[in-house]
Amino acid sequence: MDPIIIPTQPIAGQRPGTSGLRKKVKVFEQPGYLENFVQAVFDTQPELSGGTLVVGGDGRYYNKTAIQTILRMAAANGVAHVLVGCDGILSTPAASCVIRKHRTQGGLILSASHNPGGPDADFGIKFNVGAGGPAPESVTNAIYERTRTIDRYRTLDAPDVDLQQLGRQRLDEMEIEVIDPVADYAELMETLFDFNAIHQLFNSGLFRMRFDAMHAVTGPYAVEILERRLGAEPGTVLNGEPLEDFGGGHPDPNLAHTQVLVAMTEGADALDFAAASDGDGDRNMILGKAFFVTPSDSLAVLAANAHHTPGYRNGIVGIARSMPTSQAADRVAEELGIDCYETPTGWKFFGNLLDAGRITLCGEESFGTGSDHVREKDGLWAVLFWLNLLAVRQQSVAEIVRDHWRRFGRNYYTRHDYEGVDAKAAEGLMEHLRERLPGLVGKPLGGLTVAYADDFAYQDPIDGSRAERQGIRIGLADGARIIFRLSGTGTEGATLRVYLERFEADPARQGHDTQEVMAQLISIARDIAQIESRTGRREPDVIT
Ligand code: VG1
Ligand code: CO
Repeated sequence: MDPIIIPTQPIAGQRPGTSGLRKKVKVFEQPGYLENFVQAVFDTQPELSGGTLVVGGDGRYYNKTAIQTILRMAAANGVAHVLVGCDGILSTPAASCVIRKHRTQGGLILSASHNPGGPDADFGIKFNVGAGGPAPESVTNAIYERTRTIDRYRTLDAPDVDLQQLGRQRLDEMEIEVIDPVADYAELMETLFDFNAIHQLFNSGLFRMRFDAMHAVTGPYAVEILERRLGAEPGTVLNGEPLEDFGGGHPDPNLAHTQVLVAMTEGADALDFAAASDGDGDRNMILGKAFFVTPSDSLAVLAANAHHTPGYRNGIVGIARSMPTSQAADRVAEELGIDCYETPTGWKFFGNLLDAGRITLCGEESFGTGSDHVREKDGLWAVLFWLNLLAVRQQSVAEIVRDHWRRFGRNYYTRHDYEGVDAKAAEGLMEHLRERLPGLVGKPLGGLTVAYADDFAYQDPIDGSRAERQGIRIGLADGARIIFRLSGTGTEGATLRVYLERFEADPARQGHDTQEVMAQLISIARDIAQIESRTGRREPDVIT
């Protein structure tokens, strides 16, 4: 079959953000929109021709349509072999696992992660490299530049591929293998965690948990791993069926979007443990009995306890966290005598450190935790890690975290998001802050002295590449921090994120309410950024 060459022209705005290209479904449905981006990937990644590509997504609306388009284009661009998840399903961490395990040349992941799905909601696509991680900026920049000059794409005039039938089939010269999306991933988890110990915990009669898959991609993974392999009682997985619109919900695992689950951890009949994941399965939220573990604390606790699990028994070599993530992990690294790296927001910045063997664990405050087992953050992995700790330490979630605070101190932490803000107003707010930075150092701010104030820049220690303007940081003399960033994953207006952190070494003062402890920092942040006068918002939309 001869490929057909379709003339096209550049479409503005195809620069990938924090995690791939994310737009409204309606934008993706424009003729040539998806095709231009996919062709730009093939044009800039020549190793895909004659190579193997992994394709799959989080099951949201437009997933299957996009996969059929990609398969035809892959065949027309000379890809030799494709591994595609059955029904088009692959969680983001599972895609990373498959790319690595089968030594492929990369993958295309279809997801808008925690953004809502459906015909009027969001879609996304990103390219992951052969190491399994999100393409670094050098690659995403090349793809973007190609979208600005593209004038044709290659495809085939061929019928849809049957994505429901496991096994091999051909599309013209290309071999397509429809794989079980869960198998490789579940097998990897069994090598990392003590499944016997967790099995015993579930069957002790003393432990009850629920996992909320939020009608997103982790349902089949969680049912197979938690209920089938680990023997958790049937019904442990809530909302386990992936739906194209996530049941109308917002598949973002935080306190604001998991109220039913949170309520199950409170009151007389409270669960011992609860967790949730997001649209594409890379985020995690961890709850104990009436106890919320901040993602920053979770990273620190996992790092301090990694030796309790088979996969990390020999210890960890280093930790990395995104800049806005609290410094709780730094304290653990210091005690363990290992390096701790501070990177810009977005998992792609961990890739080089993981590949070079500089770090074992990494995490972000945005409910992302992961390790060198794959090159993406991994929701269920974090849940299994916690279950392994609970089984070994025979303590509650709250006891483990409070012990941790007593030993290392507590980094009180909160993030305030102002969503759907006018984009110009948000840019203006950041610009104004940037102008004020040089004058702030040494000055008092709400009774505290500013120790440093800058716009975060990162030089990758492995390849020397630089990323600039990654968030404004104001550090206060007592170690507290206020950080401002604009989101790079939204599809409507701008989202201003304000990250606040304050350290408390005294165990007697570690049990307070976070928002109360942060009140002074919150008001400093609002004043200095002129949030209300510039955005018209008095209060944040989401507090995590
Ligand atoms: C957000 C988070 C960031 C995360 C990214 C992708 O980005 O802050 O930490 O890596 O989402 O997560 P931003 O630019 O909106 O702040 V996911 O679960 O979309 O893959
Ligand atoms: Co996600």
